Amino acid sequence: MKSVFYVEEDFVASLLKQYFVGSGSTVFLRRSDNGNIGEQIALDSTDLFFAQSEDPERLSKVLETVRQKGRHVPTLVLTSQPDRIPEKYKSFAHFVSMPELLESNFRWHVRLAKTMRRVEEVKAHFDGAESVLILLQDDPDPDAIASGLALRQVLGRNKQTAPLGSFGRVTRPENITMVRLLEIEIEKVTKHALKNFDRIAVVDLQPPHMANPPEEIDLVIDHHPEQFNYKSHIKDIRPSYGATSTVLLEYLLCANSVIGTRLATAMLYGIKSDTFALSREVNEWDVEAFSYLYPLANQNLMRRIERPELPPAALDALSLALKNRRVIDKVAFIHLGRIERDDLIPQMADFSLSFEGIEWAFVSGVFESNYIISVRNVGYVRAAGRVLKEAFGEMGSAGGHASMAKAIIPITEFHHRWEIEPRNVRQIDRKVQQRFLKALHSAK
Ligand SMILES: [Mn+2]
Repeated sequence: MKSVFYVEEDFVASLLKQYFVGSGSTVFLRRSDNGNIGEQIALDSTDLFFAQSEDPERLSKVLETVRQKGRHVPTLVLTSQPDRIPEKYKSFAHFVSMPELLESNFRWHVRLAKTMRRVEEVKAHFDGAESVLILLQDDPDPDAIASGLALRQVLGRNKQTAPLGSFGRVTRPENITMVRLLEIEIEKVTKHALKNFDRIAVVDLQPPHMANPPEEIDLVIDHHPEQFNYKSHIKDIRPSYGATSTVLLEYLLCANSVIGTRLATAMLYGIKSDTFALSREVNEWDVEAFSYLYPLANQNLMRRIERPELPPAALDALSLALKNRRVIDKVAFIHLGRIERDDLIPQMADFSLSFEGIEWAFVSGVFESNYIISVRNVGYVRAAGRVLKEAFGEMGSAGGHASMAKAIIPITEFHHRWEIEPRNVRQIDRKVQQRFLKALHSAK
């Protein structure tokens, strides 16, 4: 890492010298040698150029040199006079004042200076395009949806000139609620329709993970491990990030974009759901983004997205299922029948574990073409994942942790194996329950 500093004040210079000790090579330039700036930053290996001055004219001259000689060099400017600097320099350099710098994390501003250059490149590439497609996964998730909204705003577009699109549709209940409450439209696109767009951006995934990737792609922003077997005009792949929304928050700040409640709520939910509320695979920027967005988001909406309301029909089905529960050997068996939302099954399993004298909760239901089982236990018994795998591993996917596990069995399996018709649910239930009990007691 090479950093070049143009610093006019001794105090700032000595602070920076102490701060940057041990982080690669540093070159400090004084006012007297500002002629060398071009030479120093023209090298590709410059990772950061830092300029400090209270003189707008001298600072503008320095920035003009950067504009000409250091095309991709991230540039951080410390000054209290940003208003007196021409706008053209603000499209690539990140400005910060002394109070802002002291109050915040210096590394965050260096981070933003780096992202600034990406944003400059992205904006230039998308400028002048009539229509832009922002492509999400085949089953868009909250992080992708929020990132798409944010990118649209970074590009200064609306839903007519930059629609969000997917080859599939949103299917998870919380995600459907998010899209409905935040009034977000996602167009279903076909491969054929791609030619109607001048530019295509892909967010929160990389093209090899799509069933039908477009041939020409202009931009990919993602946080999954980098794939190399595809082409895109611009790539911004950051595998150390917990969410793509975090990357897009940097973009928004660099674009000087106002973040409204709706966007903040979507992005906060995107980060929350991708990182399990910051509990796994996050870096310091996810935490920074989370705390930045938190006060801007609508917490009421957030709660309604996270805990979708149950429609009356679901309540009736739940109460009937509870009434028909069976308890055998400290296992509570509950069958929910055919359901519209697969999240009811794990929720019911959590709830059933609180019944008196129960050590295991076994909740099943039919969702689309699968028979789904969710199991919980009190923790000091056999591992739930292992028992489910033993019982149903060969019929579908089954597994999980010590105290919670899940199995998904295609309904057609019951006919293949046991010759039970899919509509004969009662018979299926009995057989499934027996099989579970057998596996539970087999290796005690
Ligand atoms: Mn994501």
